[in-house]
Amino acid sequence: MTRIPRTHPRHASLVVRERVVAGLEKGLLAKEGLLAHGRGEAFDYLLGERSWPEALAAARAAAALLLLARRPVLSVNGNVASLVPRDMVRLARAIPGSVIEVNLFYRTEGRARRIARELRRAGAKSVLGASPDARLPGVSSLRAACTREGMLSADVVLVPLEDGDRAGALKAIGKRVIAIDLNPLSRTARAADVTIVDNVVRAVPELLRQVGKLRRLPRHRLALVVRRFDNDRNLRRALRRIQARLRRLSGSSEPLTLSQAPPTKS
Ligand code: PTJ
Repeated sequence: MTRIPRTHPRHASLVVRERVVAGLEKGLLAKEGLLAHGRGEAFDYLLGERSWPEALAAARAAAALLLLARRPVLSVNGNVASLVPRDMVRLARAIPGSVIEVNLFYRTEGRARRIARELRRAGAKSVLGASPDARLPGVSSLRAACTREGMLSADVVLVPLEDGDRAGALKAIGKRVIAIDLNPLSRTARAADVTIVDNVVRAVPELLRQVGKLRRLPRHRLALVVRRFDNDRNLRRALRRIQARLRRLSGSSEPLTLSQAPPTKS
């Protein structure tokens, strides 16, 4: 792993990138996961690399939905296992009745087993998905491989950063879907009931915080939090956030170019 100097102006982003690379080296990440991460970085850049109120509102609604669920399933892929394995395990512990299931688009049995092992090392008591015994109807990719006890029995499924073939299929068989996706225009973001437009490295810890805050609320209050949330409106807000940032940056009287240190005399 490359050591990133603390003084580097892009330190935080480069450290996250190193975690993705480490995931590849450990055999957790698909090679394509590097490309997916790059697309996410680009959207994060446009969003100013921070969690805006829209993301926090979505995290609150997602926490309420997970706490109301009878059988919540937290889906984990290679990128999630590389970036936030411990936080996913903490989240599973904080949500009563929840289970973690490995679900992969570029599925290989070896990678599914390694991801399950990584999550157990991070403290998960049980991880489903390494030995699938069912297929998700309506999904033609390898991602259809799932478990009866987990994904098929779920009423609410958390799908952090993935391609768009599954969220719609889950909804078609009556599941509620929570997505975490930096691209507010992705198919997953648009198909989900609740979409957190934020980086998974910020969104999962925020989700944990919200679960901690809401866990003692009575069910009718949790249901109200969910009812009041409108995903379409929230996605439009995220898009307007990008638009406003770009408008501000492109129209500002401040110079866009970075000031340069004067050349040193030799
Ligand atoms: O491990 P596997 O085999 O299941 O494969 C996982 C990936 C992510 C490679 C696979 O699902 C895939 O190809 O996904 P896509 O189509 O590249 O979509 C990934 C989405 O996640 C894109 O909309 C990205 O903008 C978004 N994204 C990438 N990195 C992050 C992210 N969203 C939140 N946080 C990130 N760090």
